[in-house]
Amino acid sequence: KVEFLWRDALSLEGSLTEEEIMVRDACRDYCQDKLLPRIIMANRNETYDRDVLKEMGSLGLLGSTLKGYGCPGVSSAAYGLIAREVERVDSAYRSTLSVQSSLVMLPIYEFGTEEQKQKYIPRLATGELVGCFGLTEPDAGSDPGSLRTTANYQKADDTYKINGSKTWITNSPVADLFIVWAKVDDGTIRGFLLEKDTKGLTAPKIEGKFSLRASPTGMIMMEDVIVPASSMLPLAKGLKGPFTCLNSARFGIAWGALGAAEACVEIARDYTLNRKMFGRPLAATQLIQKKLADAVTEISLALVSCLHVARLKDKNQSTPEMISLLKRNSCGKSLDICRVMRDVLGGNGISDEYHIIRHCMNLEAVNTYEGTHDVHALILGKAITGIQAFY
Ligand code: TGC
Ligand code: FAD
Repeated sequence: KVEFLWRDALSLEGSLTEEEIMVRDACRDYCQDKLLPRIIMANRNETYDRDVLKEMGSLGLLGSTLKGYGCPGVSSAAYGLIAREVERVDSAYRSTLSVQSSLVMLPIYEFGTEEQKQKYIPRLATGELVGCFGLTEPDAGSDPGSLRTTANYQKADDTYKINGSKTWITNSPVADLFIVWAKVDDGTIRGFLLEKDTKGLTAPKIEGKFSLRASPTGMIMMEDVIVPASSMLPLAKGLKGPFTCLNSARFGIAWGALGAAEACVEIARDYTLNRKMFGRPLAATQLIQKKLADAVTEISLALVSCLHVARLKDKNQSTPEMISLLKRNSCGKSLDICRVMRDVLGGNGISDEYHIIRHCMNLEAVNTYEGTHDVHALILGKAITGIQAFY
């Protein structure tokens, strides 16, 4: 007899391969045993633990879909499952994972020279090097095409001189390697690899951040930074370069945000089964049951959609619009679910001991970065109507 399992309401398990289940379970054990015990204090005190990236590296979680250069080459679904397990603990740790994997290792893998790949990917895979990805600028957020950072070619010594600033950059204050997107002399957007301690390069931390507190976010300031021309990623030309990386990161976020929502539902379910009001468990009331039913429905439908697109992605049959749809849906719905679950815990819901308020705060940023909820609506609106409504 087939049994209904509320934690896997649409039986995703049956559609996963043995390898995917193995990767997922190893990642879940690590996250629950090693990350969960650290997160309350890391979030409260805004501390960044460099060991987390190294631990992820030792488990093969970084750049996991890449083949070679020390990476295992797992499926897109496995990558999604990893993001889901990590974000079940905290979105900041998933940010750490997805920036390193999708926004730093992937562009080097896709657009770099063999020398760049050999030099950086293996050390990024172990977590020895921390990477960051600088696209957003103070005056270019949703519209990265208007970025102002320049990279001027200096023929005399075959170098580029880079000037400009980036903001809201995950990991920039702790990064060893910076991928910076800049306009070269003809106005084309190109990617550059900048190493920490290069003259003219600084990365101040942004203070007062009340979301993703276990992940440092900062600026990248570049004042006459001189890099050899060989620091350019030769195969990335125009916005297609950074957007290719975003497609991969957004896909991971679509899975990850659902992990955060699942954690909140699990906590709220346990809480309402144990908490008695008016002489009976809260879980015995119709309103609470409806809230849990709505949440489990949305999470289950979203997970099936993520798995479907993962399979398409591995057959090269996915499109950026599909990924926009997933990113927007997962982030918006997960944020709504976490807010409802927070309410279900009453006053305790705002205590970090119960985790949910932290997920709510995190998902505010997750719903904004990698393209805001509304920007993804506009991407879909353009695909539906054929009319772009950005400007
Ligand atoms: P548009 O004219 O539509 O396109 C310009 C060129 O780019 C190509 N393209 C894509 N290529 C691959 N994948 C995609 N998803 C692509 N989207 C566009 C397009 O084909 C075109 O190529 P070509 O050869 O014809 O020139 O571009 P637009 O300037 O009108 O931009 C529109 C818009 C709004 C879709 C885009 O700018 C956008 O997505 N904005 C959101 C910005 C964003 O997502 N920023 C993310 C920054 S990184 C980050 O947040 C990391 S957080 C990480 C963490 O901590 O986890
Ligand atoms: P804006 O573009 O100014 O948007 C403000 C509001 O206006 C939003 O609600 C938006 O939906 C709306 N809006 C914008 N355009 C339109 C329009 N045409 N029509 C209707 N509404 C519109 N970037 C990186 O490059 N690398 C990183 O590692 C990185 N990490 C981040 C980490 C955190 C914690 C955060 C918060 C951001 C990070 N970002 C990063 C930046 C992120 O991608 C941007 O914040 C995001 O793309 C939105 O840009 P913005 O903040 O400038 O908002």
